[in-house]
Formats: sequence, structure tokens, C-alpha cells
Amino acid sequence: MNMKRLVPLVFLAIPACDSADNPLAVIPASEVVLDQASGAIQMVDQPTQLMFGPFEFLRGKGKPVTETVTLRRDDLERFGPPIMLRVWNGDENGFNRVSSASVRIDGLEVFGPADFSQSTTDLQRQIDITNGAVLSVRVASAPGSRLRIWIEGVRRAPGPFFDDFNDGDFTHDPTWTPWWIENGPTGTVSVVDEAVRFYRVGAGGRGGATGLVMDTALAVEDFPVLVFDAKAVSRSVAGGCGYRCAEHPVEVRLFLANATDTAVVTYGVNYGGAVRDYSEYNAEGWLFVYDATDVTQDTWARGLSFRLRDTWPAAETIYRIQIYGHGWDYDGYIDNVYLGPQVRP
Ligand SMILES: [Ca+2]
Ligand SMILES: [Ca+2]
Repeated sequence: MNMKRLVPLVFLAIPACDSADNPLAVIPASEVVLDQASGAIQMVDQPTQLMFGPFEFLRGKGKPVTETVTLRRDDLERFGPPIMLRVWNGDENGFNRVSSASVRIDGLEVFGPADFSQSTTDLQRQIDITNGAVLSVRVASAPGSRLRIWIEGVRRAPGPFFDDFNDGDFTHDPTWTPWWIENGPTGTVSVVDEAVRFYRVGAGGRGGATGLVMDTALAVEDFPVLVFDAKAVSRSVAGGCGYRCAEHPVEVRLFLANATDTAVVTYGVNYGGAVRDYSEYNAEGWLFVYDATDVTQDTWARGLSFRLRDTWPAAETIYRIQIYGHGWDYDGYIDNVYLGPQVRP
């Protein structure tokens, strides 16, 4: 293969913008390497994908300046080694190359002035970053010369979503947000004995909901199964499950979507046979699916598990999770909320 043919391939892989929406930004970018000793381009087999960038560093007219980019730990956690720092020298056509620059990670020089020349096409070196890092670049070459720099890594398989609330809170690791429907007294949500309690009293006949919500962006392919433990202590709602039998002392509601449709799936937990499975469309055209489980009152029901596509076969993404109590007065607990690849043992 000759260089002229390969150069455009590289730039297909590193579009100038770093938009997360750009599908080109995540295609493997490591097929082409310039061997510095021989000048030959080699194909290498690296399973890396774009982590950060590309960032363009342009030598301006004044004195050379050092520019920095902060790489966040949250983003790093999605990738593992080898982490490769890659540099493209000049523009797409091989002009405006840099012959002197310093590229540093957390102050340590990865590439220095000796690594750059007018014949340097690209550079790559494995680096070791696991926590947050600062990339700093100083281009000391002719005004108008430029570098494009990006970092690749091996994308980790996503771990399961899991909260056992054993740290005593719902505000950290992970972070939930209190959520309620208020119609009469506001209920309380709290962590009691390392589980979450939904509690509401004094409602009379006024329905409400009390709980927690979290926005997510989980692929159903990676997180096909929901598992949780629940304890339905008490509820006062009419008929045991209220309006359209859709009110339970413990509910997990997942907002699911695909490219065209949204479904709101509610897994209710109740006792005394006050359960009913059905689905219906609301006025906005959203599909609401109810899947309720009958359990023993005031007793932990462990490992309640559901395959999301058994409930809604078209599900592609989970974009919101709510856990809550629902009805008039209610008292319910939830624990060990899991979304992951398989039914928990
Ligand atoms: Ca727990
Ligand atoms: Ca917590």
C-alpha cells in the first residue's frame, strides 16, 4: 500500500469536529502507522477506538503558547489499555507540518522537539493514564503549522447497573434524584437498613407517588435484565391497586425507546392478589405497559427479575429509571436494583 492512498483513510477516522454524534468518531482509527525508521506505513492490528479528540493545536502568530485539554476520569473509566496517544502532523494534504513541539501528559513529555520534523507524518506512543489527566501541547514551529492529537483506548464492556444502598444514601454512587407526584401530603423517601423506603401517610383518597429518578443512556442489548428486591408493607388505595390497578406500594418504572417509539414500562409489586398486567396508549401515543407481581405482604421478595424485551420486544435504550411508591397511603421498600446482562444468581 502506498502512503497517498492511506492518508485519506486516516482522516476519515479523525474528523475535525469531536462531536459524539458523529459516527465517524468511533470507528477504529489504528490501522495505519508510519514507521519512523524506515518511513514506511505499516498496518497494525489494534482493537482501539477513539477516546478523546481529535484536538487541533495551531501555531499562532505570537510567541508559542502551551494549550491544555483536561481529560475526565469519568470518560477514562470507559476505556482500558493499551491507551495510545496519537499525533497527526500538519493538515490533510501534508502541508503545515510542525518541526518542533512538546506534547505532555500531566507534565511528562510524551513527544518532544526531537520527535518532530517536516518528514514526520504521524506519531503514536502508548501512555498510562487511569485517572484524570491533562494533555498539554506547545507548538514551536512556523505560524500556521498544526498538530492533530487524539487518544485511543480499548472500550470496556459496560458493567452492570447496580445499587444496594449499603452506603446509606441515594445521592452518591450512583446519584438518584428525589421525585414525586404531589396530591395531598408529600411522602418521604429514605434509606432505612440499607434499603430505600417509600412512605406516605394521611393522603385520604388522594393519589400520589414518592421516589427516586435517574436519567440513563443504557443499551438494552447490554442491560437486558432488571432484577430487584422489594417489600410491600402496606397500602390503602381503593381495590388494593387503585385507578386502573396501576398503583402499588413499590414500582420500578423504566422509560424505554427505540428510534421511533417510547414505552413506559412499570413493574409493580403488591400483595393480596391486587395485580393486573396490561398495556395501553396514552393521549400522546406513548405505550404504557404494566407488569405487576403478587408477593407476600411485609416480606422481602428477593430477586424479582424481568427481561425487558419480554415486556416490550422493541426496546433499544433505557433512558430513565424511576423507583417509587404509588397510591394513597403506602409503605414499601426496594433494594439491590440491578440492570445487567443476566438474571442475578
Ligand atoms: Ca441493601
Ligand atoms: Ca449510594
